[in-house]
Amino acid sequence: MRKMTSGVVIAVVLILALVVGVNTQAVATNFTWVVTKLLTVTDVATFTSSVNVAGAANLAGNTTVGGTFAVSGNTALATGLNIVPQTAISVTNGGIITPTGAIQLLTSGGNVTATLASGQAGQLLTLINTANTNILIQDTSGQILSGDLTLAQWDTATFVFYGTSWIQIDESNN
Ligand SMILES: [Ca+2]
Repeated sequence: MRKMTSGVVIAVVLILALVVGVNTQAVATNFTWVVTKLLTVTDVATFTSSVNVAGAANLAGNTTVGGTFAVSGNTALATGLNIVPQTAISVTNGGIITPTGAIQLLTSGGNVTATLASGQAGQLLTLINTANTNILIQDTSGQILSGDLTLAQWDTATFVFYGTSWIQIDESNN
């Protein structure tokens, strides 16, 4: 009888240990600080604040960054670099173009002259006029160009921001 009771007790203990183990895997545990030499995450990792990587970051799956992705070293791309063209800004005569991305589409209701809003150091910008109109960007304060620049439909111009000016890199009459 004693042997049988011991067997039942051991079985109950094992079942409880199994249940506790399963629950431990399913419940998130909050730590203030985790220091480890190696960390492998086999499912989605979500960071709700900044991530500082001093060494290499090897990311095999997709990586989405909602804020600024700042790289102080080189950036090596094994395949293409795709930059999303930004929704066309409707440019008005005398208006200010405030780019929302590196490739900025433009449109206008007629021929217009506009200026570029100030940028950030090293910012690259390509403008593309999608409308059958002329958008004139003048060679003037804050815009150091090869000359006054008229963008007709599908014409492009590329700039880099340095100091207090957009400096023209290139243009194409398409
Ligand atoms: Ca053209």
